[in-house]
Amino acid sequence: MKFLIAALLMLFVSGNGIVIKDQWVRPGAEKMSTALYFTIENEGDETDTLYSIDSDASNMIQMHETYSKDDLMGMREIGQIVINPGEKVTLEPGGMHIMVMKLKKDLKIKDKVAFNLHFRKAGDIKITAEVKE
Ligand SMILES: [Cu+2]
Repeated sequence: MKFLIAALLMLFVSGNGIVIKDQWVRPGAEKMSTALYFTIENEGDETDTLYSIDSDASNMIQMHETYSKDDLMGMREIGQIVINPGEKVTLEPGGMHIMVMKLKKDLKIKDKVAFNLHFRKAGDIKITAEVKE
């Protein structure tokens, strides 16, 4: 049974050459923000674009990048993430991340959170991220 579930999960994370792996989300408190991270690999032969994300955990999810200017670190919204064929894009602390704002409930270590990633070509890719630090 476990193998069957693993096989089904694999189907959900791969669509049209886009593979999502190593997903995890930081803990967060209700009404506050947290961040989701993962790696996107484009194993197909067309450029694809991640343009939005939704989840039952939040109605306000944005893609962010981290920047530094005059010794100050900040983050700002990017409208989309483009992945060229053969490219791998890693979202990680201190870099790009998915900002999950106004959480509807607390996210605690080991909780599982479902997200639906919307790609222009690959369509919807559903992932489940575990809460970790
Ligand atoms: Cu952010």
